[in-house]
Amino acid sequence: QEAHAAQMEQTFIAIKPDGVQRGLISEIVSRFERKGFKLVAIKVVVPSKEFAEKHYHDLKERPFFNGLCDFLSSGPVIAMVWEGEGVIKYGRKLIGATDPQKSEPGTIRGDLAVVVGRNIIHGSDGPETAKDEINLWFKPEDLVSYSSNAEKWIY
Ligand code: RTP
Repeated sequence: QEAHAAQMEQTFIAIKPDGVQRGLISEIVSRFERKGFKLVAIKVVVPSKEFAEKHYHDLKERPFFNGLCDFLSSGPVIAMVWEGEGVIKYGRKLIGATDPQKSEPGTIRGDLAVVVGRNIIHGSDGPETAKDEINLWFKPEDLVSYSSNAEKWIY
C-alpha cells in the first residue's frame, strides 16, 4: 500500500446544475465510488457568476463562455475531490466526451445527457488544472485524508 501512495492523485469533479436538478447526484457519485476511487471532499454550492468565470477562465474567448458561466452559476453545483491511481485521466473516461452526442454509451454523459450545453458534469483535464481547480473550489483543510478497508483489495 505504501508503494502506491506516491501514485495517488486527486481530481476536481463537479456535478453541474442540470445534473443536480435532474436528481443524478447519487448516480454520478456511485459510478466513481464503485470504480474504487475515494471521495475526499464534497460540498453543495451555488457559484457566483464571477466564480464561474474564474473556473472557466481558459474558455474566455469562446463564443459560449458567457452562457456557460450563466449556466454554472444558475443553481446548486456538487463540488468534489476524488482520489485514486490515475483518477484524473480515468475520471474523464468515466465522464465521456464533452458532447454527449459523441460520448460512448456506458459513460456518464453517454448514458445521461443529450446536448453539450447540458452535459451534467465537469472533470479536470490534467494534473495542472486539477491542482488549480481543487485550490479554487476548496481550502486545503476541506480535503480529508483517510484510509478505507477496501483499499487493500483495490490496490
Ligand atoms: P468540462 O471541462 O466541463 O469537463 O468539459 P470539457 O473539458 O470536456 O470541455 P471544454 O471544451 O473545456 O468545455 C467546457 C464546457 O463548456 C461547455 N461547452 N459548450 N456550446 C458549445 O459548443 C460548448 N462547448 C463546450 C460544455 O458544458 C463543456 O463541458
